[in-house]
Amino acid sequence: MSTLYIAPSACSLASHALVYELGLPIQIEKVAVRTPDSPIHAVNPLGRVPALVLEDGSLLTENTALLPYLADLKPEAGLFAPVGSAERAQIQRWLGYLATEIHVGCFRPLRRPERYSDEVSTHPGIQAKARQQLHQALLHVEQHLQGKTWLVAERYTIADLYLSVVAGWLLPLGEPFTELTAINRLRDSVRARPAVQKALKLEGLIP
Ligand SMILES: N[C@@H](CCC(=O)N[C@@H](CS)C(=O)NCC(=O)O)C(=O)O
Repeated sequence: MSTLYIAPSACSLASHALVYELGLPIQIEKVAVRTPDSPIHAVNPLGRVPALVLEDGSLLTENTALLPYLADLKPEAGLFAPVGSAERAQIQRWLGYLATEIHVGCFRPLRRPERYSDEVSTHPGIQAKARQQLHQALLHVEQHLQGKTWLVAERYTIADLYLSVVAGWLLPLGEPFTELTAINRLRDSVRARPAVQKALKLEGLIP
């Protein structure tokens, strides 16, 4: 059986919930990150989640690879789209945007300024700029969602699931992020889904 390594409230929540959405026979292993003695270091040399160890022992990482891979195991669920379709490319477009422009581009400097400068006095400046850029990057998503319920093709896909996880990190940030009403609405409707509730519970994020 394959094993998916996750950490509570990390981006791995998207793959974790997807396993339940699709009813896949994948074992879930909860680990700590940013902890030197965490078992994740023996699994993924980068020490990051999500990390999927396949039955043959090979390792698959990166949200942009994992979410499509898992969704393709059950195409009939309709959470992704057929190979060669424009819909598939649009879903991949949003996965890429969320992973690069928003997650690593903005949340990483916001939460880990020490990775950008050893000089502690520069950290508040790095974080303030990252917060500003995060808002700018999310406005692009917010504008795209005007008049729409979902990111692509008016149906729930892995792009929405990933956006809901990233949007979950906005909750403690307050203004002006609370004004991103389309993103916040999408997050809440995805989080209400039974599969996502199950993942949130297992990660200890809801009672
Ligand atoms: N590019 C990776 C980023 C994964 C990532 O940064 N995961 C975070 C949790 S959200 C993590 O494991 N951080 C621990 C660390 O960087 O040491 C992906 O998209 O999967």
